[in-house]
Amino acid sequence: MDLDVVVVGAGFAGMYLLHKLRGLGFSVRVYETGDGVGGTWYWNRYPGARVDIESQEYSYSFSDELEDEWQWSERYATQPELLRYANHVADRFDLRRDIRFETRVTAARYDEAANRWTVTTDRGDTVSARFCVMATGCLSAIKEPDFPGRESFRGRTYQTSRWPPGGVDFTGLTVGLIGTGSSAIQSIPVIAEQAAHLTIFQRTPNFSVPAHNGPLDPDAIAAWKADRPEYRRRQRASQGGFLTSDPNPLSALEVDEATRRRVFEERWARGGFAIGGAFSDLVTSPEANATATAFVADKIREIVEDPRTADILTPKTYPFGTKRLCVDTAYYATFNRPNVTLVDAAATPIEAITPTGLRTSERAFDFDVIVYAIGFDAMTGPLLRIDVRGRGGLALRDLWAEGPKSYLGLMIAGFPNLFTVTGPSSPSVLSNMIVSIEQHVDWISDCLSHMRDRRLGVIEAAAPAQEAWVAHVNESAAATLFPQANSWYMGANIPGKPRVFMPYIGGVGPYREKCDDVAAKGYEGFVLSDASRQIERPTPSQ
Ligand code: FAD
Ligand code: N01
Repeated sequence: MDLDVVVVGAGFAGMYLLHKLRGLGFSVRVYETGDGVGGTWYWNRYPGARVDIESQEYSYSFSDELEDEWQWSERYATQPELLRYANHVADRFDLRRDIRFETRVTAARYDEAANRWTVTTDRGDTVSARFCVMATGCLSAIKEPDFPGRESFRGRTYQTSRWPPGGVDFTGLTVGLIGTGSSAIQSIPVIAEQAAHLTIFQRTPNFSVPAHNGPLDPDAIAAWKADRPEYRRRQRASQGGFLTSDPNPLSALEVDEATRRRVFEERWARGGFAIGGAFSDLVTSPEANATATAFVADKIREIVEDPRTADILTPKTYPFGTKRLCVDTAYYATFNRPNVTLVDAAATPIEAITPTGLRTSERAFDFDVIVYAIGFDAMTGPLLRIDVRGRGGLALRDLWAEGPKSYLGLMIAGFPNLFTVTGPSSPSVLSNMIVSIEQHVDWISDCLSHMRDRRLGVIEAAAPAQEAWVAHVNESAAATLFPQANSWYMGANIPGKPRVFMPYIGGVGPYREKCDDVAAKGYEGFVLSDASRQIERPTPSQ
């Protein structure tokens, strides 16, 4: 079968791509490993899973009708509500007929002579398309537990990122949970309420701030409805693609201690990422950053009754905000429960999983259940798990052996007609992802229409433009404190992964301007060519 576009992934990116490209008259097919739409919200069904960007902001903006008819119920939507939203979108825009579910793409190869991509799946089918768009997500390749003895455990094992659809009842069970990233921080308070005992193994403490979740305030709903286009415009022009961070232009160092404290307190009371915008230099100045670190440390000491537990929970080895800030509901308070124990897995590392539980360097633990909340091979993982080959059989895995290189996070030199949505070198995971997804999908769709209108068949990132962009991405990161943390942004959570800060920190607004400018200048930095290999005028799909 010959298509205009093959899309890999049916999360929010793949779903919008399908709707948009089909509407423009391109023939499109989507492949998806899961048996339903929703991506992140299909897979991550662990207890307590929810967004940490406010629901009204974390939603599609491309359709006024969709916005008018959908109403979120909570300030931060739960995973079930987000999955219902994804299914509603799929139904409303009749997406499923062009999605092949339960089908994983294993390889994508560019055929230079034909100027087409050949995509192969684990079902053995092969499809040919002029363009291939990787909508594979940034947090969809799970990190597999590799603890020695893992297979020997006789109890039940769960991983947050592959949670069973029916849920898990922890009542009366003794549970061990490994990890203290966002997934763990959301699930720990809920599991603790059910389990007989919950033991948490923390290697590195995270900074977490309260969500102050609750039913969506009617005033917030009314304000959003009354002024939605303006809210959406401001999102797109902002640093992070969302408005709740509400950036304060002042330095943390130009105000006195009492004022600083008042600002942090007020933002802590607002909840969520508001604290990230408390001062302009929190992620650029070590001294400013130290004030935020000290504030959160005080909060942990205030909430957690046992001083030793509070001390273990306090981050000390990296600056505030340089690992993804977590947003929680009663996380720190959960450590005051009599049925919860924290183990410092940096001081006493996990040595092995045993038939009855696990063993640290200090002692053995017995569990009915082990929960792995150990994260993802982020950003590059989903792309490199596919055997992607460009010109001359060039393997993406080889090209990116030292870290990802991409022009604008949209295309890769040597890989014509292959696009990535929210790829490395774009704001991506540093932003409200739906805003970044929509921007990329719109840009890619405009680009394909531009090519069709001009009877162009090939687009490819030019190597010098890519080099210059990658240098800019690296310089931007180097001007911040982010590279100091062993974060998944840096690839540091995966043994052997190159240590490179992968997303672009320049901000959603400025980045959008750059992409728009590139397009306005006839796709500056890209090479477009070859009328003889033009895109055929498609017949609009019904
Ligand atoms: P995904 O949702 O990851 O979808 C990609 C899809 O591609 C998946 O369904 C996957 O199965 C499929 N796929 C991958 N490889 C293949 C293949 N080879 N063949 C076939 N199919 C494939 N972002 C925010 O902005 N705010 C939040 O609050 C937020 N919360 C999050 C909470 C969790 C638990 C996680 C894990 C992420 C969160 N994110 C959040 C990031 C989230 O991933 C994005 O917001 C968004 O959902 C990404 O959509 P996507 O379509 O790009 O990718
Ligand atoms: O994964 P993580 P996550 N031994 O990588 C530990 C988004 N998200 O799934 O820090 C012992 O953050 C690891 O320890 P360390 C969000 O972008 C959003 O929780 O490497 N421990 C860490 O504590 C987020 O950032 C939400 O020392 C091991 C944990 O496991 C991203 O997804 C909710 C270990 C992994 O934390 C990933 O979050 C959920 C080992 N061998 C996710 N290996 C929202 O709130 C790993 N760990 C919206």
